[in-house]
Amino acid sequence: MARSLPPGLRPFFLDQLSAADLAALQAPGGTLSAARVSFASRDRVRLLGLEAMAVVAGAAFDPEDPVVVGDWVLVSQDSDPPVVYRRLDRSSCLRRRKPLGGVQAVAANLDLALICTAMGADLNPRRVERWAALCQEAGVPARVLLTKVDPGADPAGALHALAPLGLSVTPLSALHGEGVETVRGWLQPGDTATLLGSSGVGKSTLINALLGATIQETGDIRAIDEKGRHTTTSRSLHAMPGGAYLVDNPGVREVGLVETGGVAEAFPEIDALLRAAAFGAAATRARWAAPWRRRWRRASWMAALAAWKKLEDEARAEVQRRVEGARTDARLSTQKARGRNARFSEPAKRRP
Ligand SMILES: Nc1nc2c(ncn2[C@@H]2O[C@H](COP(=O)(O)OP(=O)(O)OP(=O)(O)O)[C@@H](O)[C@H]2O)c(=O)[nH]1
Ligand SMILES: [Mg+2]
Repeated sequence: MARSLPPGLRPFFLDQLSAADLAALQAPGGTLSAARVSFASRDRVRLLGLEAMAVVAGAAFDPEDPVVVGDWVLVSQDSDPPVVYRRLDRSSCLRRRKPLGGVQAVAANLDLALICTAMGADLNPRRVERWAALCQEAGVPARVLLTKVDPGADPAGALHALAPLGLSVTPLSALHGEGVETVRGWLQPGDTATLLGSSGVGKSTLINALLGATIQETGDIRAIDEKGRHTTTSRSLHAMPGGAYLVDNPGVREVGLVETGGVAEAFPEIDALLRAAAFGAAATRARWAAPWRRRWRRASWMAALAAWKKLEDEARAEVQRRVEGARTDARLSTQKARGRNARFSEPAKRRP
C-alpha cells in the first residue's frame, strides 16, 4: 500500500517535488520520506515522526544558511543515521541579527507569530515593537499575547500601554486556561505558529496548554542574576493534536533587526514624512504637516520617534556591516586570484 505524505505538506511544498520524487516518497516499503524539522543543531536535526537524529549532508547542508526548525526536508532512512538530502524552499523565514554580527535564521515556514509579553515588570511596548518589525520583515502576521492575566488581574493599564502599537492584543492566562481556546481557534490544520518573547513570559506554559500535555519544561526566572535563567534552551517544533504546529523558542534578550524595510513598515507615518522631506514633495509635506503637528504634541509620539530612530540606526548599522563584509570578501578573493595568477604567469623577462 502506498505510504501517505505527512499532513501539513502543503501545495507550496508539493509543487517543488517532481513526479519521480512523489512516487519515491509514497512507494510501499520505501526508505525516502518528507519530514519536518523539530530540532536543529548545525548538521544534526530531529524530524517529526522519526526516532533517530538525522544528519544533513551534501547540498542540503549550507553552513551559511543551515536547516532550521520548521523546515521541510527529504530524508533517506537507508543508512544509520538517516540522511537529509534536500531542504525544500521556505514559504517564510524569521531571521534575527546576532549580537556579535551576522544574521541567523530562527524558524521557517511560519504562518503566525505570537509575540508574548507578560503583565508587570516584563511589559515593554518597545520590545514588542521590535518583534513586530522582525515579523513584518519575514512576512509573518503577528498577534500580541498579554500573558499572565490571571483571574482578578486588571489588564487595562497594560492594554493601554500596548494600544499605540496598532497590533491585535489578546489577554491570556495559560496557567488558568483563559484565552487558550481563542489562540487554538486561530490555528487551522497545517498552520505553524511561533511563540516569541522574553524569558519567563510563559511561552512554554502556553505551548503545554495548547498541546494538552506537559511536553515543555517551564520555570521561574532566577533572581540571583539579572539576566534571568532561560528555562527553554533550544528551539523546538511540536505537532498539535488538531494538525497545527507550534514552535517554542528560548527567550532572547536582544531582538536584532535585519533590513530597514521592516522598520519603515512598522512606522509608516514617520517613514512617509521622511520620504516627503527627502524628495521635496511639497504637496505631500503639506498633507502630512497638520496631523503630524497635532500628534507631535503627544508624548507617545516622542517615544515612538525615539524608538523608530533606535530601530533605524540598528538596521542601518547591520546593512553597513553587511556591505563591509561583502567588500572584505571581494578584496580577499581578488588577492587570492592575484596570487593564483602570479603562480601561473610566466616569469618576468630580465632586462638586458
Ligand atoms: N501567574 C501566572 N504565571 C504563569 C502563567 N504562565 C506562565 N506562568 C509562570 O511563569 C513562569 C515562566 O513560564 P515559562 O512558560 O517557563 O516561560 P517561558 O517564556 O517559556 O520562559 P523561557 O523558556 O525561559 O523563555 C513559570 O513559573 C510559569 O508557571 C500565567 O498565565 N499566570
Ligand atoms: Mg520556555
